[in-house]
Parts: sequence; C-alpha cells; structure tokens
Amino acid sequence: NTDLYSEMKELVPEYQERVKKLKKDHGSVELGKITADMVLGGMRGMTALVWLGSAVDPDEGIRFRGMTIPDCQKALPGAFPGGEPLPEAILWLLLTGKIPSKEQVDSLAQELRSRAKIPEYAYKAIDALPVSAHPMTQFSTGVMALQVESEFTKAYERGIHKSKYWEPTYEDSLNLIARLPGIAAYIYRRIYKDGKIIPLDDSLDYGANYAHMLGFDDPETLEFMRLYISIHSDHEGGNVSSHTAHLVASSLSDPYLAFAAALNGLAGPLHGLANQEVLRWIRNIVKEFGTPNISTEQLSDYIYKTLNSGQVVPGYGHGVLRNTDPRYTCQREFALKHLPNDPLFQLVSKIKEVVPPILTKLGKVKNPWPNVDAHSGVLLNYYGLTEENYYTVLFGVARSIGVGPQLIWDRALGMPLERPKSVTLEKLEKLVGAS
Ligand code: CMX
Repeated sequence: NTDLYSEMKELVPEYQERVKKLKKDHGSVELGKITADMVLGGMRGMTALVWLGSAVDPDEGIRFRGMTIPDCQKALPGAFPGGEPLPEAILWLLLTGKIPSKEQVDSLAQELRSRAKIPEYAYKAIDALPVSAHPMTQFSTGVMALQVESEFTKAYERGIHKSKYWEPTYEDSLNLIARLPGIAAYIYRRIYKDGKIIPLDDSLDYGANYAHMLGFDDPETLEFMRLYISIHSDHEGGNVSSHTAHLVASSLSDPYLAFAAALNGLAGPLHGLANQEVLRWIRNIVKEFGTPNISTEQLSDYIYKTLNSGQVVPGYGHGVLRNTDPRYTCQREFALKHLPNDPLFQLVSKIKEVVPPILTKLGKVKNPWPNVDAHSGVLLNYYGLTEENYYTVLFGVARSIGVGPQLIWDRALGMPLERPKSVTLEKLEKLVGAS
C-alpha cells in the first residue's frame, strides 16, 4: 500500500482484537501501586495511559515504535540518501508501526500537500488579534478556526456509528497536520516579516515546505527543519501537550479542539515554551558578560543567580528522563557537523558541563541533565530564525505528528472518556492515616 488510509483499514481490526483480548483475559492484572506522593506529585510514575506511538525510557530516552533516534536516522527515508528522517516517515511509523518505503513517504507527502489549503477565515481569526499577541496565542486561535471544517463533528451530527469514529478522526488529523505549517508560517510572517504569505511549493516535502513558507530556503536549514520536526513529534503520552489532547478528545471533542488545547499546554514555560526561555536565558548571559566567551566561574555565578532568584534553569530536568535527552544529543551532533564554531553553540556545550553538577548539588532535582529544549534555540538562531518567541510554534507543528496518530487510535480502539478519581485533601489525610 502506498496509501496510508488503506494501510490503516487493514491494521485497525487487528489492533481492536488485541485490545479486546487484553481486556478479557488480563483486565484484572495489577500494574503497580498508587502512593500519596503520586497523587500530590503530578501523577509522576503512575502507569495510567496507553500510547501507541512512542515510549520514553528514563535512561535511554525516546523510542518511536521501538526505534531510537539513531535507528530512525538509519532506517527511515530522508529527502536524499543519508538525509535526516522525513517527518512524513515518522508520521507513517507512528501511525502504523511500520517503516515506510520512500514511495510510501512520497505518496504521503503528496497527500499532505493536497490537504493543505487553509480557509480565508482562519487567517482572519488570527488577524483579529494584535500582532503583539504571543505567537502561541495566535497559533491556538488559528487551530480553533480550522475546527469549523471538522469532519468528525459533521459525521457525529449525522449519527455515525461508533465503530467508524476513527475514519473522520483520520481525516481531521491529516488535514490538521497538513494545514499547520501554513497557519504557523502565516503567524511568523505576520509578526516578524512583511505579512505576505509564501505559497506552498508542490515539489517540497513537509518539513522543507514549512521552512520555505517561513522564508528559509537554504538546503541545510531545510534539513535541520526535517530533523527538528521528526524529533519533536512525540514523547509518549503523559507529557502535558499529548496528554491534554488525549484527555480532551476522550469526550469526543474533535482533533482540532483537542489539539488547540494541547497547544495551550505546550505554551507553558515548564513544557514547550522552555525552548524560547533557553535562548532568552543564553542571550542574557551574553548581554551580562558582553561576550559568549565566558569562564566556567562566570557561568557558574550566573546559574546560581538564576537559581537564587527562584527560577529554574531552562532546558534542564525532566519528568521522566534521568539522563541526557537523546533529542539534545542528536541536535548536538547536527551542530558539530554543521556549525562547530558558532559561539552560541560553544556556550551551549559549556553550559552542559557546568549546569548538571550545580543542579545535582541542590539535592532535590531528579534529573540534572539537558532536555530537548536546551539545544534547539541556538540551531534555529544560527539558521536565521532568531525570534525566540516563535520557537514553541515550531514545536507545536511537530507535536501534531505525534498527537494525530494517537487520536486516530484512541477512536479506533474505542478508548473511553478519561475520568480519574480525585479526592479532597481531608479524604487524602484520612486515607493515609494522617487524621
Ligand atoms: N532548574 C531548577 N530547579 C529544577 C530544575 C531546573 N532545571 N528541574 C527541576 N528543578 C526543581 C523543581 O522545580 C523542584 O523544586 P521544588 O521541589 O522546590 O518545587 C525539584 O527540582 C524537583 O523537581 P523534579 O522532580 O526534578 O522535576 P519535575 O518532574 O517536577 O519537573 C521539569 C520537570 C521539566 C518541569 C523541571 O525539570 C523544570 O522545571 N525544568 C526546567 C524547564 C524545562 O526545561 N522544561 C522543558 C521540559 C521538556 C519539555 O517538556 O519540553
């Protein structure tokens, strides 16, 4: 099959059978215990969700359908032999669990281009906001406007049988993924450039087209964009953006409503917004010392200054990871190959030497190592995308490639309304024997 939908049509019954059997034969198996710490601690470590596309191992980091980032770099088709994995290839892999051929990826790229048309009112909805509105506010608004065309909502109104929910969810998810670069590029050009739309180029793949519509055409920038989108696509299901999408869609809100909610979570500084915060923090260091060439002592002083003023060191730490994020490592490798002498890249490398021992000394930080956001900003800055307030929008476009497939599977597998039990503080005190 070069057609993704036909591939899914074959896979859905097989997965439905697996889940049915799991429930029937093993539904009462215990998976762990819940402690009061977990209830008070943001549900850390509580196994509570199924997410098909990817899983995060605390030490090793992300695997997309069992494949590490280097595995993906080796096995997934790129724009040219040996190139970075194409986002379309990641999308195919996340949805089907299979490594696509170049032919399948090209066919999906063509399909996404054919779905990319953006209705005029979506631009108008964004235009209703002041140019000074944060790019993520504009992005979320644009996605909400796209919701008007939801196929799922129309099908639900027509009375679609629940066994078929996944089909219009597939349509919505692919349309959403296809349209996001255009919406996102419009916001960039509206805020930072001349406001003119650069049309989609029918000869370019998804990542390259997004860069092109932003106004970047240098082949190395296109290649970085492909890598950026691929590695930011998915990070299992419990992170704020992915989990939000899954939760909202569990009430049968359509993929647009669910994804707009996910973007609003991604826009928080402890999650996706950290990439903007990292570059701002790095720039402030350069401003303070007048140069990126600073000593270890100066850097150490600056880190303590950040911590002593009650702030976090952006780009460090993680809810699940306990080691350097492989998404950091692959961006570092890309930088070593393409921009080894960039002064900000060298500063990022130095920060990686100095921050972890300081965070470890605090005694409370569970993971002192860098995450994905510690690195992306200096690469984007090097390629001319210098406006850090925009960075989380790039992250958001990429995240649709992880969230879309899961929403399709949620509906295909009949995942129910999500509704965990909450307790009052008094009840919790009683349960643990504190009162
Ligand atoms: N700098 C300073 N303190 C940090 C820290 C950091 N980078 N990371 C964790 N801590 C602190 C926490 O704030 C917490 O302090 P309090 O007990 O005083 O509240 C303590 O260490 C324990 O936190 P933790 O269990 O190690 O971390 P959490 O799972 O609660 O939080 C995260 C994870 C990412 C929110 C946190 O590490 C953080 O704030 N990092 C900086 C922001 C960041 O880079 N976010 C991006 C994450 C990746 C992404 O989602 O994009």
